[in-house]
Amino acid sequence: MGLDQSNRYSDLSLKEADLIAGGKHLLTAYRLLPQPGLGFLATAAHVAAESSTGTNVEVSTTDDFTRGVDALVYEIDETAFGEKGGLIKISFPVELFDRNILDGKHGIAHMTSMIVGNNQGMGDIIGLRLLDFMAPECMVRNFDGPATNISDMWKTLGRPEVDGGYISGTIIKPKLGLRPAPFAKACYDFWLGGTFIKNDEPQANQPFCPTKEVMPLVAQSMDRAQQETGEVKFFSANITADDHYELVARGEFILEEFAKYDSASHVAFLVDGFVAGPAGVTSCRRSFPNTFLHYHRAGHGMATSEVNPRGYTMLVHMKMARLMGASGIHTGTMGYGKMEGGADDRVLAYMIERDECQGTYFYQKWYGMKATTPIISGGMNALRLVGFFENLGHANLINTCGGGAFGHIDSPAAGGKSLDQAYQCWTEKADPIEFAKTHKEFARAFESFPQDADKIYPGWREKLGVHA
Ligand code: CAP
Ligand code: MG
Repeated sequence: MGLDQSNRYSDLSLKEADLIAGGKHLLTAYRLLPQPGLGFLATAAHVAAESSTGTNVEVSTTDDFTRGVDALVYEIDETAFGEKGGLIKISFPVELFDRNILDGKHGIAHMTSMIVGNNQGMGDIIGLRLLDFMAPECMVRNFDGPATNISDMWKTLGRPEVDGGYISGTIIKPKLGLRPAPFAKACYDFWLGGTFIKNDEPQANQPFCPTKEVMPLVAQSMDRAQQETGEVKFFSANITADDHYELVARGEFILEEFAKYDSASHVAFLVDGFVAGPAGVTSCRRSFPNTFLHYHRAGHGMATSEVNPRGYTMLVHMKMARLMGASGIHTGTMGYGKMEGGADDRVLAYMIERDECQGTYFYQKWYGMKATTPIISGGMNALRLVGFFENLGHANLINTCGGGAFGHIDSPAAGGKSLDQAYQCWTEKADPIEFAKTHKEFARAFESFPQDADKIYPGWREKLGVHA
């Protein structure tokens, strides 16, 4: 390492309560594991230096003003995580954070480049993981935040705008390889039962299924399904692209196609926010403020997975997505689906939907910023949903079940209905086995997903009179 900068970049006499009350600092908590032989505080100070005004040596151009905006380590607990490292907390003066020349707003790209930027590659760390952060009021109020969310969908559905309840959905499967006509048919088949469909994230503008061919057919399918069921349907279209103009061109084309059936307000835009980054998300947020922005997070595991000694946590990812303005984001299935996670991940949903929430290290207030809607996805089906709702404590969310709909033995529509029935079962606090006796699609989910049924509802075959 070299220079010990802890004199300049740490002040352990600072009190977190005072920093919060002052409202002039963004606070961060990291798990730090220095390289063997390096001092914990000295490495922590180096992290603060590299993340703000400093580098590994003193530079002659530093002046008194510079020193006034140093990031400072204000708390350490060297043994907090055993062999995985210790806890450090660093405060960043708000002056350090970029503001747009156009409107003075803050941006997540710049913020990330500081708090989880160069510090992620420092030679003197083994691990440095951002566990949580707290943005002060002046910063929260200076981010875009969501323009729309599930309330707008509830309104379109004719439901109450508060506590409007569950929205059942699917992802068109197979993930890749459907041409336009079979793709649009799969949409129609699901919409006869369920409400919301999203493009699977790899579905884009491939030569075998061009956007300009498939989207007009999907709009047509939606129109037919709406007429036949008398219900409102939604489609979340992937408009992710490297280029802002390309993303906007896709979005505009899709809105025009659905507008032909008066269904432009039944469209959401899916952006792969982790790989496209804040520029991709904000391009959508600002170009289409009336359209639900569906933040899909493919790739996030490389930063957020618990096994990663670096990167940042899912909680950090969620908070950044709300600041950016995601209408909804995938929050995981909290141990009920196929992806990583556990029951305690409830906080991921609470953090984005409440006006204030206790995170792992910080109590975050959102000062009236619109909520971001939790989107629950990944290996889910009707059988798993009942326990999921119970664990979360509510069902004000969008849920997409690919396998759970297209894997239903009767039809995708039956799959869709089975999801709404799972919600009904939970709201009525009914016993799922008893409920299945009078709800066919839910009952047939047991036979569709027998391994899940065995695990969650042992003895279901005898009770439902189903024999293999
Ligand atoms: C789910 C899914 C979603 C994952 C993403 C998939 O399909 O379409 O992309 O949910 O994970 O491709 O796996 P299934 P997360 O319903 O068939 O599992 O929601 O955790 O970001
Ligand atoms: Mg997917």
